[in-house]
This record gives sequence, structure tokens and C-alpha cells, in this order.
Amino acid sequence: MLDSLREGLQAAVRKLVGTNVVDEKAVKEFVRDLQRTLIQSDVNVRIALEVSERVQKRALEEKAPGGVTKKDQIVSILYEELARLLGGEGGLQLSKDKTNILVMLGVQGSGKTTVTAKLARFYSKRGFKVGVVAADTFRPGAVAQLKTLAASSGVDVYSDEKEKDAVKIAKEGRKQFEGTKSLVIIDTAGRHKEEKGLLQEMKEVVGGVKPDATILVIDGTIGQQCYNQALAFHQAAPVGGIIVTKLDGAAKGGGALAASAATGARIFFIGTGERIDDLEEFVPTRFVGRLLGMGDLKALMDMVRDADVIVDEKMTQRMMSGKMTMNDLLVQFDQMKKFGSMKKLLERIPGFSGQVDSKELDKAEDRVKVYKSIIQSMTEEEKTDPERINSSRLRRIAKGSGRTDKDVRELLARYKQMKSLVKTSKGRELRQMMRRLGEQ
Ligand SMILES: Nc1nc2c(ncn2[C@@H]2O[C@H](COP(=O)(O)OP(=O)(O)OP(=O)(O)O)[C@@H](O)[C@H]2O)c(=O)[nH]1
Ligand SMILES: [Mg+2]
Repeated sequence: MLDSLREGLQAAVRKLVGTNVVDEKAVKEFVRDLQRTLIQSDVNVRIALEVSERVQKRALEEKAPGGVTKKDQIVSILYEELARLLGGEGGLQLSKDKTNILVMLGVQGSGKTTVTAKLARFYSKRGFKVGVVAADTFRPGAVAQLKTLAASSGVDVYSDEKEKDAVKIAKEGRKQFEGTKSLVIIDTAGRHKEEKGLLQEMKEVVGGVKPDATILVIDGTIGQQCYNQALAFHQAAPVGGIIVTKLDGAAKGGGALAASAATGARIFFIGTGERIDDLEEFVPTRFVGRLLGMGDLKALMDMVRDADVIVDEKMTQRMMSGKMTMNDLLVQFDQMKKFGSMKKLLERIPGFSGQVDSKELDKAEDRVKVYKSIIQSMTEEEKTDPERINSSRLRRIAKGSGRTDKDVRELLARYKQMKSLVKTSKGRELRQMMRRLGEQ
């Protein structure tokens, strides 16, 4: 699915990651690659420019949070901007306590009837009582098609093949199901004498039944036209949500994705095949993660944000003046753990921050657990001034924490090593060193 977009984005990221120095030139090259990929994948040119400009501006102006490399930061910016393009979180909100009405809009062959049946099945499986209304009076066989599709999920269909007025059918269907169903989906015509007539009919149907949401169904394979098509429908009847179909085939998909930007409406579902179960709820963050070939990007993003708190300036100052306590060390250990799991996440990204050895990180984290329990067994006096720990205190601490004497000696050695390094290093190096400590 969306192979060209995915491959293009991943190639751009790989190139960025492979660059030695991420300077302005490298950022601009990355943004150019991004722009080219978006346009080649049928994303509307204006949208492609907007996205790449935002990425460039942020990449050049925003500082990478402490502990996060410039490369990681740029990828996270790309991710955020792509997810923003797709309209953020939150799917279709329906309540079982009322009759929710949905109207399907879209041009001929976009997949409205198929999606109507897919949605009916999706929601009846989730406990909704669903009725569908066949308000397509143009296409011969439209009613039969809907009946056949709906029958497989035991959903009721309202139709009236003698009536030629789609608005009347839609209103009558609504009346029939009101009160007894919790979800009514109205399938409309895509075929019409002319586009203007179609848009007019849409307007009247929507005005007549006053649905909770109008859903625009867009064929993912039609490329650049998507944007204008979405805009035209949106002007006729405000679009509340989008379903992009046929993303299973050779769809470049970018155009359909940009439809979301054209209407400001979210994509609720995507159609990924002709079978009735080929419908996926659309989650932008997951989708962009899949495009970029990265596992759990959301978690990564949260960590990039959290990483900002790693450096506590006051503590750094205190440590640099030579007054380092075991509690300071404890705080450092905690933050290293956070940083360690972030690195592990990064490591799952192909070609990313490559040097991380997760076995080593696990080992480091285990050691930190040991150190923590030892520090917790110290008296306040010992924590503030670890030099006081003689061999009898050492044995007491080991016993109290359930660790060995050797473990305690190792921690004290770490403390001394750290303290002497602190004395000889400057602020920035100190921060880096503190982070590295957990990985030795
Ligand atoms: N591969 C694939 N085919 C799909 C998908 N959704 C719909 N189709 C096919 O697209 C064709 C048109 O689908 P319909 O549901 O009839 O489209 P429509 O919008 O109702 O068309 P009109 O009623 O003529 O306006 C059918 O052959 C469907 O099987 C999808 O997600 N993937
Ligand atoms: Mg149809």
C-alpha cells in the first residue's frame, strides 16, 4: 500500500541519517527529497510545499531537546507534520443511545455502496442496530447491489424502486429506521446527468435528512483530482469525514490524503480491498509510522519531548562545584534509564542511530537497579558524603539492600570516577558524560 510514498519517505530519512553533519545544506536537501516524494505520490502541490516548508522552518529554527540528536529531532518533526496533514486523532464518534444518521457522498465508482455495506457490517459487529437506505435512483441495479452486500451481515435495507426522487427516499428511509435503529447509513448516487446536478442532489439530500455526519468517499487511485473533487463536495455539503477506498492496489494515495487537507475533515476509515471486511479504522499516527517504516513512533515522540527534562542545571552546577551526593547520582541513573529506553526505540528504526546495542543497554539498566537499591539502604549522612563509607558500613549497606559487598564497592567506584571526571570537565561534556555513564 502506498509503496512509492513509503519508499520515497524512507529513502529521504535514510539519506539524512547517513549524513555526517546535519547543517543547513543537509536540512534543505532532506526537505527537497521530501517535497519531490510528496508530489510524485500525488499530494497536491500546494500542500506538498506547505508541509515541506513547515518541516524546513522547524528543522532550522527549533533546537533539538537535550539528549536528542538533530537527526532524530528532524524525523520527529517530519512525523508530526505528516500526522497533522492527516487531521490528528479521533475517529467517527457514534452513540448507541440515539439514531445516528450518516450520508455517503462521492463520485461514481468511488466505492460508496461498498463502503456503506462495509460500515454496516463494521458497526453491527460492534453492537449497533444498523439500517441502510438505498437512495441511488440513477444506477440500474443499485438497490440490488446494496441488498446483496447488506444481506451478508443481516442488515435491513430500505428502498423504493418506484420512487425517482432521491431526497424523498432518503427522508422516508430515515423515518422508517428512526427510533428502532442506532445507525442509519444512506447510500447516494454517484452517477448523474452532470456534476452540477449531482452536487445539487447531494445538497438537497443532506438538507433534507440533516445527518450527524456526511462522509465523503474518495477513490485512492485517482491522484491529483482528489483535492478539487473533495473541495467541490465540501462546498456543496460540508464534509464531516472521509473514507479513502482502494488503497490496496497501486494507489499512490497522496491525493486522497490531501483531500483531508482540502476539507479540513478527518479520514475515518480506509478501504483496503473488495471484500466486505476490508475496512480499516484510520489512525494518523499509526499510518504515518507505517509510511516511515518506524514501529512505535508515538512512543518515540513522547520520549523526545520528555528527554528535554534530562538536564537539571542546578544539579549540574552543584556537581561541578564538587558537591555531588548519592541522590544526585540516583537522579542521573533515573534519567539514563529513560534515555536508554528511548535509544532502544530508536534502534528499531531501520538505519537509525545505529550504534545502540540493546543487550548492553539491558545490562546497564540492570546495574542501575542494583545501584538504586544500594543507595536506598544508605543513611542520609552516607548519601551526602559517601567518603564516610568504611568497610563495616559497606557490609551493613550490602546486607540491607540484599546485594553483595562487591556491588557496593562497584557503586562507590562509579561515584568516585564520576566525581573526578566532573571536576575536570565543563558543563556540556558533563551532561554528555552523565548520559553515557549508563551505557558503559
Ligand atoms: N480493490 C478495491 N476495490 C474496491 C474498494 N472499494 C470499492 N471497490 C470496488 O470499486 C467498484 C465500485 O464500487 P461501488 O461501491 O459500486 O462504488 P459507488 O461509489 O457506489 O459507485 P456508484 O454507485 O456508481 O456511484 C466496485 O467494483 C468495488 O468492488 C476497495 O477498497 N478496494
Ligand atoms: Mg453505488
